[in-house]
Amino acid sequence: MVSSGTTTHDALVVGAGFAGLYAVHALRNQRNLDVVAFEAGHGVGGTWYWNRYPGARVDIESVHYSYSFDDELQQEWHWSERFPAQPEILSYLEHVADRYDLRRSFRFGTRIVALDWEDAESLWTATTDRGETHRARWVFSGAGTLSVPKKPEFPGVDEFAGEVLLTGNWPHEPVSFEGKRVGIIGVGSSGIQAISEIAKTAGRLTVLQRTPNYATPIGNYPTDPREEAAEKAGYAAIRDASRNHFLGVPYSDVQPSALAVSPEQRREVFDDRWNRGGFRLFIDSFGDILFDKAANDTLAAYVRDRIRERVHDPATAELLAPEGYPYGTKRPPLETDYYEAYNRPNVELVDVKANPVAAVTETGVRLADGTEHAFDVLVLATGFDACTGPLLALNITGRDGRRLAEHWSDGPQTYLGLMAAGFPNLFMITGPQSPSVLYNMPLAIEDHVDFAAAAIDHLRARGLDVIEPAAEAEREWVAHTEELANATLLPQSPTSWYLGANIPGKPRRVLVYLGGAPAYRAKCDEVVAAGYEGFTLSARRVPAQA
Ligand code: NA7
Repeated sequence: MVSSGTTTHDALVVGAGFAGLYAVHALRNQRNLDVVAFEAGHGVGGTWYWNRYPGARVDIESVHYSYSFDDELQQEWHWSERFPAQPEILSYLEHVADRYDLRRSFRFGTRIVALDWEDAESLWTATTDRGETHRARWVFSGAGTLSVPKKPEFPGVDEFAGEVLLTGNWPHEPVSFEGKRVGIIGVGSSGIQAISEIAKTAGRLTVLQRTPNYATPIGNYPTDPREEAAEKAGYAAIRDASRNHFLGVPYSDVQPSALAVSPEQRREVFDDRWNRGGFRLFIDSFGDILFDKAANDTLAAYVRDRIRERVHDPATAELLAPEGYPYGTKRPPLETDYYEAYNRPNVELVDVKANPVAAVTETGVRLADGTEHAFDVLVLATGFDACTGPLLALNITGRDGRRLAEHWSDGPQTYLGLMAAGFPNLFMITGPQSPSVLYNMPLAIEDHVDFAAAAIDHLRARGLDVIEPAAEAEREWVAHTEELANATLLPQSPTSWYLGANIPGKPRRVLVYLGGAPAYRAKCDEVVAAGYEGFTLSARRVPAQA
């Protein structure tokens, strides 16, 4: 039911992170479309708006993790560090919002609570949590991939007398840990970054670890002016190389196989990538690390040895050394002095695998065996309902009243990770089964927005209004993404969010395309060259004359 106050726009954009900002630029500034955009937060930034926990930092070099669409922007912007911290990335996105005058299209502090397709007029109606409705021909979801924090699954969280803080929804006012007893649950990328910082000031920091992680050094350093000048001089080539790299970061020293070299040569390669930092061990050491268990074992053993070298107490080192699942099948965290935090007298590690967290109590946490840990602050770094969670939270109903939640009840079904059959004109920027979280996110976003915006140009040039994947194309894409994932070691991870395995009850399906960014882009180009193969393009229904 459309209320009388409903306004109709060409396009509606969800989110003011990297994706939503670029979508508004591409649609409004570059195409002169009438665009309305919504953001639940009170400012731009998306991930970098919400994740303000101490230590929050990007783990891809910002020369790569930044927009490429405007050469003047990338020439003028200066990053102070190789891997900048959250406040600097937020400043960058605020600068982008101002530079391209994007804020005026956004309603901030406004969440979309429902999106309904109206077949009669081929329009989407969005309902906001303020009770407003807006209609639009096109919807671009920039709702993100890691933006819906996993719900705390511990009974008693509400009874805790101290403060509960979520890394993914961190308070805006400064938090002091000085002299406090702090407990933290979770040792993924967020937990590892937060632990390294909180350990410096907390009176006592207790880390409740379930699955140890293969964290390796990020290798951060202040920007070197000569390196920066050289990169800016060759930026076009860098971007080109990124877009032609499997994971969208132009590292180029990968060797064919960890098993084809001697142990000494292997160690040399691992040492070099370890010392240079970034995701080099993951994607630029040996090409078979993610595909061959024996090759993977060599790197897993190497990382365990390095952890043991850094942690003084042997029992703590053993607890921190991951066993039982291959390296890289959970996204490897990057760190600075993370393992050294455990050498501080104020930091203790508690194994909650064998003895899980049973409940949060008024004073802290109780474990299954009855042990109590008392805290003033409890930090939950327990992850996200990745990839599908943000889209399902929009409460989407497509053609014939079919709900997206129903369509995806057995896991996501998309074509190209961008659209779903029965949900016309809805572009899911970095959606499930696209390279998204295994590509360099700003480039993944630009590629998706550009593809979608060009599809709109194509339709408009032909007097058409509706684009939708064919069910058969969707089925084939889902099967293809599964096949690619099964050729890797990824399905061997017990709890990875790549598979939805971190959320109890979530269908266990690969949420990401594993064929690499170049193969994905080649497929998208083929689809376009063949006249949007796999999609149905049509005109909107013409309402009957009264
Ligand atoms: P992650 O990587 O999903 O990590 C979540 C952590 O929380 C992980 O160590 C989990 O252990 C732990 N966790 C979750 N639930 C529990 C319970 N019930 N008990 C104990 N421990 C628990 O999330 P992050 O926010 O760190 O990182 C997400 C992505 O953001 C990251 O990969 C980057 O792309 C940026 P588990 O492994 O499930 O045993």
